[in-house]
Amino acid sequence: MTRFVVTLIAFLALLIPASAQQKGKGHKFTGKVTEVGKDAVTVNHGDIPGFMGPMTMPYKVDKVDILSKVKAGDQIEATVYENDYTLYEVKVVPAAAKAPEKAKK
Ligand SMILES: [Cu+2]
Repeated sequence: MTRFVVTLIAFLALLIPASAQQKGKGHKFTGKVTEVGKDAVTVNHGDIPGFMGPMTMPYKVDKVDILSKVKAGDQIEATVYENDYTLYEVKVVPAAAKAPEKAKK
């Protein structure tokens, strides 16, 4: 029984880092689009604690069709992973929706 548990733990220890290493740790990403390219979007993003400070830089996107929906000046939300400078699940955030979010805090 103990041997089974040890084997199981060793097996899980192998599995978890393997999946985590691919994309790295995920972070919530918010920023303002400054430029939309063919396969990337340039964003003036806010601080991403533990990953990057605020800056303007280009990012690839998980689904290219979002590039036809965003435009310069849009506020967006997405998820970014440390080993992969790609924005996942990009959402345009209406500027008006920002206010109630702040009021909650
Ligand atoms: Cu950056």
